[in-house]
Amino acid sequence: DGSETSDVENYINANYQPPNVGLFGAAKNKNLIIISLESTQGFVINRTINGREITPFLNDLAKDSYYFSNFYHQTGQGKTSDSEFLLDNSLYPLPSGAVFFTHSQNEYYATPEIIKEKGYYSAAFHANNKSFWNRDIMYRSLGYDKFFSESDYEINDENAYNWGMKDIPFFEQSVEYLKMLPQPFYAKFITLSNHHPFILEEEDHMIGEVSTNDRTVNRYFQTVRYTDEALKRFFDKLIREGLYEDCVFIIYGDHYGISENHNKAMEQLMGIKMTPYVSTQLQRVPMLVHIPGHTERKDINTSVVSGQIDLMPTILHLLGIGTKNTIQFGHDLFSKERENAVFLRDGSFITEELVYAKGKCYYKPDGIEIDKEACRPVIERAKKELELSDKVVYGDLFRFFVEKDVKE
Ligand code: GP9
Ligand code: MN
Repeated sequence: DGSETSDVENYINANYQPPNVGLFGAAKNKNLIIISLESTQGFVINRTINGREITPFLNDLAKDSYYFSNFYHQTGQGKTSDSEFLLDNSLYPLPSGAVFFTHSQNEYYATPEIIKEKGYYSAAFHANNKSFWNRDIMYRSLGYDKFFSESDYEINDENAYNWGMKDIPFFEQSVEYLKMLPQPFYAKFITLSNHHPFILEEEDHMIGEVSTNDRTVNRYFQTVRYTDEALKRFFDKLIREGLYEDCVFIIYGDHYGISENHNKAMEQLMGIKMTPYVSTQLQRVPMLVHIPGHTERKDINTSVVSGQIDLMPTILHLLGIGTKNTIQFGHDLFSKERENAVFLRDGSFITEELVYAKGKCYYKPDGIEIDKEACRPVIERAKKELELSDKVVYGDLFRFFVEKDVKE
């Protein structure tokens, strides 16, 4: 029934942004490796603790990548699963609850399914129980060919702690499976060690604690540092195995790690007062696209305001797959016609000039609170976009869209 879907389609078509011709297809037929970094916020990048880098590997990698410095997480109560939902569908997660649980039986047209038609094999890697966040069920709806979960790994007292398998052995063992996958593949890795309460065994401490009065905050940097090391070893191993050159990498943070309960320590650490403006800016997560052997194009604006909703169209365009007439709410990060705007799940937003959060409107360049009326048009726009996305999920509207899809 057209009337049910047309407002969504009209909105999406009116906001379509074409790919950047220079990067369209830059990853065509290459393997894609997506890495979701547990609880990793952007402020750890290029920051030092007692003179030592927190993320030495990522800092280096970022220099040889497109690093998007104003990229925000858009998750809600579904945390990691919400970020996965954003990644694979370019739809918003729900205002409450976890869409992975509540709408796992919907029809979707997710990345794994789209690229299967282009000959891609898809796999998710995560060393937790397969039913956590209902992943085993939802991954099938999203079209994943294979899910390597806890039971596929050799886990023992030596290589597990806190939430489970540690990231270093996780990546180590994963490479053995990766080598066996049909190519080209789309492989999604979800790390785990940097999860609240951020505890590590002594032998895995690679950096000292910071010294605020908040143990959680102090420990956070150590677990981030540990995951950075796991990434380094993962890349080293991919190089040794001869896989690296044929892969394109997308690495991003799933959501915040330090909640607002730790504002005091964060104020101490960053030397600034926590306002809704500052808290919102702390919702930035790392995001980079690394293409081996690629000479960076200088015409790309990597400070563009963006978010997880933009991952899918960016990935599809890199693979040389068009997104016109598909139901995706995000926009290619490389598009020359990109708007500077991102809407967070709670209706907060960030544009080039404005930040809106907790009912307050700020002028972005200096963080001064201004009259809410200045934010009004974007408040309405964000509300509309979130509502339309929710309508797709609540109404299971892909039942009607799929047959109408036009692929380039
Ligand atoms: C669990 C892991 C963490 O498998 O993804 O989930 P979170 O608590 O961050 O949503
Ligand atoms: Mn998470």
